[in-house]
Amino acid sequence: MVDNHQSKYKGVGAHNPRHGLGRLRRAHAQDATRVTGWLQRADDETFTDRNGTSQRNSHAGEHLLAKFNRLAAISRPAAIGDPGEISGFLGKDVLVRLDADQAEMLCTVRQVLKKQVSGVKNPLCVGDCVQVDRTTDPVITSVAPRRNQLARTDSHNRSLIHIFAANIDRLVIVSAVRDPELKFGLIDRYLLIAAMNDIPALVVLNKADLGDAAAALALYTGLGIDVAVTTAIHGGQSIDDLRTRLHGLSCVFAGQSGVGKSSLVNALFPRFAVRTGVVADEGHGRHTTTAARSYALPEGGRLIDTPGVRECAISGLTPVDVALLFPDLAALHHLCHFADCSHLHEPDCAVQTAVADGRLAQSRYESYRGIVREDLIA
Ligand SMILES: Nc1nc2c(ncn2[C@@H]2O[C@H](COP(=O)(O)OP(=O)(O)OP(=O)(O)O)[C@@H](O)[C@H]2O)c(=O)[nH]1
Ligand SMILES: [Mg+2]
Ligand SMILES: [Zn+2]
Repeated sequence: MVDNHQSKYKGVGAHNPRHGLGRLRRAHAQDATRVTGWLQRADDETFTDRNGTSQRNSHAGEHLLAKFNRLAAISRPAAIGDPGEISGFLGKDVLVRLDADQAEMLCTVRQVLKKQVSGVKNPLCVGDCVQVDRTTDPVITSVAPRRNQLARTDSHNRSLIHIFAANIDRLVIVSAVRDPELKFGLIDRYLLIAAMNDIPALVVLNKADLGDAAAALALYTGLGIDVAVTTAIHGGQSIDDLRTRLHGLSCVFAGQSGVGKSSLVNALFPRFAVRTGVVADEGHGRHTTTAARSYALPEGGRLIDTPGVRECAISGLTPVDVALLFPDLAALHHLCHFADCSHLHEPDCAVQTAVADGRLAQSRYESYRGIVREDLIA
């Protein structure tokens, strides 16, 4: 029997079953023929358990995206105005780029749209498709259902989710080879967020003029992840290649402060003239970009520049989910003795054995362990 008891992990179940995580959970449930403690809920949908029986997961938590989209659909019929897309925020006002002429205008938001989904810090985000009523001062009257969204736990209030972009094609995870020091843990957290939302990621190793990107390049290309090595301030072939790879896509640039996200936007499309900053002496970087901002590309895609983050907390997953979303751990997970092995302390753990004999990168295991211990069990 599949055990559908309430999870001991924070916020578990808050994911779209049609997206990456739901699919992995179902595959894992079907595959689990070994010792079984508990299995993850497969969210609010019908799925087939490992005995081939159709199961309805009735008590599963509502997925935030599904909930948002239902509310958005309800707000739609009454909507009047011109269609556009949220391109930025200025205090309480929202910047909208109108579809018709690409002109940007500052709008207020109709009250009913401000409190939509509990547990979410920001009801609207960059990339949302909206309608603007311009009969008086511009006001956003409705928001369209989202194709997808990217969210992390809010750094100020861990019970809230901060949605940092919607309707996107690529998560571009920017790191610097040096200055600030490359943080594998942050890259891996963003890769996890991309995977759980089924959004392809691209890892950019910037500031290649300051150090050697070879080790990180080998690690991530070895995992089948797209990697680009760039020097934003010099432009050249690496930037031309990146522009080609991002052609026509809606891309979010995320990463630590000072790694060169805004510099990359400028290198790719100098006409946007985004403000860039100086990295502080101690290598931490100061926040130069303070709010997400979307720039429309002539061929139809978008570059969304976001403020740097120091950390990127995860919620809504079990340790097994995390292992299944790390491709290198997922390949080992089914070899562990326990089907719900957390890979932290269990005997006969294929993951811990692989770390010990060098088949699994130490940095990847540390990222996994950090997420499970600091975010999911804390
Ligand atoms: N040496 C070198 N410096 C770079 C490169 N790319 C960016 N920089 C410098 O790094 C500093 C920070 O760049 P930004 O583009 O402002 O960094 P950011 O990631 O947008 O930072 P936040 O907006 O704070 O999140 C600036 O002084 C840039 O000139 C690079 O490829 N090589
Ligand atoms: Mg910036
Ligand atoms: Zn294990």
